[in-house]
Amino acid sequence: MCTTNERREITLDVQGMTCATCAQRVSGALRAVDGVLEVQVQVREGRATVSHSGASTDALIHALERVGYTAAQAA
Ligand SMILES: [Cu+2]
Repeated sequence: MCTTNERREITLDVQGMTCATCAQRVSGALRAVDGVLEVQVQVREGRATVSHSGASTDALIHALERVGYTAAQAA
């Protein structure tokens, strides 16, 4: 069996973040997704960078929708 814990990154464009509370909400929602290791949120850029070991982009986007933010994978 392969036991590498591969670490990958997904960058999301997040709409509607305006303050530190938004950043915390976004960060908390993303951290709760299975496989997520680390989250960095930049409110001004409207961006969240997620380090993960197998989380799906859809799961991340849906987690943000549930707390009221629209997100898409950054180009
Ligand atoms: Cu806010």
